[in-house]
Amino acid sequence: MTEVWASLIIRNINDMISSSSEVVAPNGNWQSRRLITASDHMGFSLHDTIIKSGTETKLWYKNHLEAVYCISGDGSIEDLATGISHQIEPGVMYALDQNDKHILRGGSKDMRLVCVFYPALRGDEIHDKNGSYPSSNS
Ligand code: 9YT
Repeated sequence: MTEVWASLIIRNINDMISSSSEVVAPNGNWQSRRLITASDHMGFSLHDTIIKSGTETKLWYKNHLEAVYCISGDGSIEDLATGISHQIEPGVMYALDQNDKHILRGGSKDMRLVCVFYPALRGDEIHDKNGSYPSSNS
């Protein structure tokens, strides 16, 4: 008898660019390729995000936790609770473990970030006026 195994998920970013898996901010500040989303039932979503050079985005993920790892480019994050800015460059990770309000700034070059959101995004979300995404229950 042949055993049937459920297949793992494998995706290539090159197939996502300019597809429904790519979301571009209306103000052009960022673009996000959503590699894993809620429909994959993994509990988190995984995004490959480009923050455009010289942009400034105020964010407050009040319904999500987020971890972000920089793999190229540069920028900074300002923690609005303290007013302290932290430089972001390849190898730097930040985690918004307190749903922290922040400002994300693109630096001299476009910044490429690997982002994990918990709970998972559906995949088509853009920020609301507070810089939030809706909760998964809404
Ligand atoms: C790092 C960050 O929050 N960028 C804005 C876009 C967001 N990460 C997303 O939806 O991928």
